[in-house]
Amino acid sequence: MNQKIAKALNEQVIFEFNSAYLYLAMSLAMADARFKGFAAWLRFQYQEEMDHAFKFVDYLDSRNESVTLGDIKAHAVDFTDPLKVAEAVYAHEQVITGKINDLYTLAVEEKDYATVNFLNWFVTEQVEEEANARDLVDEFTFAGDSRASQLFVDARLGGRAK
Ligand code: OFO
Repeated sequence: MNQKIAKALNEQVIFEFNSAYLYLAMSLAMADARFKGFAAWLRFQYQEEMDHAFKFVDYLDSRNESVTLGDIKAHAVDFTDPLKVAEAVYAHEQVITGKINDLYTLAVEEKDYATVNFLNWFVTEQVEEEANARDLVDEFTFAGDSRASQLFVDARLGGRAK
């Protein structure tokens, strides 16, 4: 495999694990703030990012490349406003989309069509991920400062993991 691509995919493994850890920190912050549904939604998101990381790990393995792990950063999430967390999720998903697009560009430039094909799944996934995150922002924006409305949204989000 082209080593430029192998290195970039390996960096994405670490990035996906870091994304998982970020969502776990958000989940714990929302659990502390008593938004149980949003905490469960974020834990589900944590699991999805772990799944993404392993997709890259398994792909590299299938291309006979080994994976080098890197450091996972602990994220301080000290806000308790669910709208702020929702906005942070949306912003982070946009960063992830940018990373996937950069990988895609590299794979096309290097004519690694197997990797292009592999990345197609992530291109589609990011459309859904951004749409879900945008819904979160909308719902907590509509809820405003009303605790009752926030808890209504929270209850809906709690259904995601079921
Ligand atoms: Fe790995 O991008 Fe969100 O789900």
